[in-house]
Amino acid sequence: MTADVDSSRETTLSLATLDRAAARPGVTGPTMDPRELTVGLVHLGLGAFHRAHQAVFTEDAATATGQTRWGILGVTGRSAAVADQLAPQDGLYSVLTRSPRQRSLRIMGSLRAVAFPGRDTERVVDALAAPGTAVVSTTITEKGYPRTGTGGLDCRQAGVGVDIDALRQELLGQHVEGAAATALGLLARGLGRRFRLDGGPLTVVPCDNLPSNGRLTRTLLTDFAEQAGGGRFQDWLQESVAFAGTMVDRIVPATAEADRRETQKILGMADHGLVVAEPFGQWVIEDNFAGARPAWEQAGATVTRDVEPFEVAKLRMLNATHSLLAYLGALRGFATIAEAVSDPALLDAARRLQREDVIPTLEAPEGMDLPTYGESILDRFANPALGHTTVQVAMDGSEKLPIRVLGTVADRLAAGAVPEAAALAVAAWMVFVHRGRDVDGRDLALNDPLGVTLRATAAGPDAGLSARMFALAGVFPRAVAEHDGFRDAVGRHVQDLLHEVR
Ligand code: CS2
Repeated sequence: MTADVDSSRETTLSLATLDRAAARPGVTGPTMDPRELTVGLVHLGLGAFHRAHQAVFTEDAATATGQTRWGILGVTGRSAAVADQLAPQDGLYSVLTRSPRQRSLRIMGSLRAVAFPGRDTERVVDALAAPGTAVVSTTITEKGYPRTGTGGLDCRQAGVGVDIDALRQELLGQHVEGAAATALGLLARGLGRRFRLDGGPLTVVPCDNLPSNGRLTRTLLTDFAEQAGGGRFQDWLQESVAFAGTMVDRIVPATAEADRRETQKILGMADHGLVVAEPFGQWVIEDNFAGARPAWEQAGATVTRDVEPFEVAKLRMLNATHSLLAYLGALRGFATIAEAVSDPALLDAARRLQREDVIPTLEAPEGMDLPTYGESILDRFANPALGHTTVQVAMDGSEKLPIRVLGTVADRLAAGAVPEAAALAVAAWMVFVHRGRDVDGRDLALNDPLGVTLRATAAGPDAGLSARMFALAGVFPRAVAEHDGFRDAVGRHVQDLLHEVR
């Protein structure tokens, strides 16, 4: 891509070029005129996943009802990159949906404004407090919820103390200097201002792969309020802010340069905010709202009283299998999940994890046949058009494994069974951390908030690797780490894998 392509408004997607892009063959959307939308939803965590998932459901819901009040203000995380890509495009971007049988490109109009907290904290806090904002959703990843082992706010985590102080000042009506340090701290500050300025009821909709994400987020914000000496603010939080837990599902790989080039040909111009996704998309939302919300059920979402069975089934069936394939696949030199799942031995391990270990721990959500669900997940993983990389899914393993795999392990051990395929998943993670390279000697990046500790713990002789890793108290609950049968199973798999990737 040349510099003049980058800099020219004429050759990049934006409101000024939208009509031309939308008229191209093979391009659909936006389904509503973006100029008519006002912001009613603030989203924290403007990554690819939000743009390919909640933003699509929200635009579809608004289109189905003709409501214009559900434009989105998207707030980035620590990096300004996405805001810098999307602001010059007036928030417009496209979703490239891919499978072997299908390729489609849809321009999205629901994202009406973007902000980077590093420079726009005040603007975001104002939007969180504005009466027109009725919903705040989040995709801030597992590590964005600073929680202790028992699920309360972890005040020792970086930035939490600073954000509690900022909330205290906000509640006193004092000017707060500087950006919020954490995403939930930013939300807490916004809620503080909303309380002070009487902005009205609000619903928080967490969209991360965490069990009971609604309840967890409510606990963390209540703890924020209590630590800041909340008083009446705490009462208001109880009465006026609702938390709707959700299960979210759509495979959204990182956008590759080749995707951007392909899209440029279709659009006839560049789209620096492009996201790529599979055709499948699912959203199950707890019916617990304090005020207005988009009619997401008219866009194919399920709004239900009991979201938990869906969340647990998805985490244990899909995400656990994903992680298993990511670590085993990466070690064997497979760049993508699709390559990994087409290896017969890995496919077999994934099936065993689902059928032998996970399904016995689950209560099937209404209308779901678990073995069929499992197979449909493996079919989706096999989509070769996505290019979803094993190292992308492998990141943040110390956060993901406890949520995806260790709950299954604990339940099976409590039932008197040793879950062998789950032990293999844990072993593959340990060897992935220890080896740091695949069978062909290529480096495997370790991207994990505990990365330094993990590498230091894993370092040393092959013998004893699993014992050293089991001592990581922040990762392994005691009931799991101290179970002899499970330790033996993991130890055996670790030795086999070390031998395989030698
Ligand atoms: C994946 C998920 O990166 C990962 O860890 O397991 O992002 C997965 O693709 C989504 O949860 C699918 O809904």
